[in-house]
Amino acid sequence: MRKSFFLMAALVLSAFQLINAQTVTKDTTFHANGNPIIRHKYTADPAAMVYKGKVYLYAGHDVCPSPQNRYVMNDWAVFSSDDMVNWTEHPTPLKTSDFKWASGDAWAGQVIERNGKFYWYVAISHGTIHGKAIGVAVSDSPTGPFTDARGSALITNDMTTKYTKISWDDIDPTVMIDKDGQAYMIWGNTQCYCIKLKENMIETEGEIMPINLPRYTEAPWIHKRGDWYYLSYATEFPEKICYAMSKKITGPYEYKGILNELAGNSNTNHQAIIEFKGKWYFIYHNGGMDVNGGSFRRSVCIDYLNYNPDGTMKRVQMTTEGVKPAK
Ligand code: FUB
Repeated sequence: MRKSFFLMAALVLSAFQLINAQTVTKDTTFHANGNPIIRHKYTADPAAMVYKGKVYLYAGHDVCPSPQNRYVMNDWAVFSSDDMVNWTEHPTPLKTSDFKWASGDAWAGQVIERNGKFYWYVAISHGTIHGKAIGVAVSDSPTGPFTDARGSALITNDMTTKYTKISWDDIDPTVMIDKDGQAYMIWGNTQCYCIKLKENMIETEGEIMPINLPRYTEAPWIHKRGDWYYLSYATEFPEKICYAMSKKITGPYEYKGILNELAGNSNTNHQAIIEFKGKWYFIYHNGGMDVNGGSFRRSVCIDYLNYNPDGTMKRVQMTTEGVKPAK
């Protein structure tokens, strides 16, 4: 009896691991029953974009088999929704193998639209230049497919060795086009960096500008509300999310405190912040989907984000219920 129970559990686990590792070939719809919102696969490092009345959610895909504990991430995933609760998963939009110069690791990124094209900035390991790098892929559609926009990395580790000697500091790009049309990319682990992007979005312009933030770990996300720029980021380790505010995208930023506590059962805590249909959302990951969930099998969650009258943000309340359909 005991033996057959363990055999059955092992079979169910292997079947899930097989499904989780697969690339997606057709649109599939699902309803999010609270948090985590995606339960048919492990998803991490969410980024989101609102475009023409829809939300597009981009995520990394954790496929590390249990009980191993390391990052195994070979592709990214894209989902869309009209209401933040009913979602469509679209065919796998981008894989590490789409960047011929890279050696793997589909780490965090962000998609932004400019002139009808969609640019996806991602962290990935470089094949020949030691360390992590940032690549950019492009598509005519927010759901892809995306292709390598340059055929080479936009940022490589050797460009930032004067600031930090670690080889994984060039990760987690976040991007914004400022009100004057100038695009900026902000990224980094241990040290936060900022650089201008040319109008074509696939070349940098000028020097790297370090942004100094207290207890900065990684996962910067830039967003704007009114005339405030908010730079949220993962702090310490295990990670909480905190934030700083400025009247200029390049700073200096004033630290404002913790925005989100440790996310359950995950050392990392990576956020995206968007406004959609009049409400603000905090999108993050935890390790709470099932008994195999954890720091290397993470799951995307969504909760509301609220502001104080002075523009500062209220601490996020992580819930299992998640959000209600946006109207
Ligand atoms: O998913 C791999 C890395 O873990 C991301 O790039 C970081 O932000 C952290 O979530």
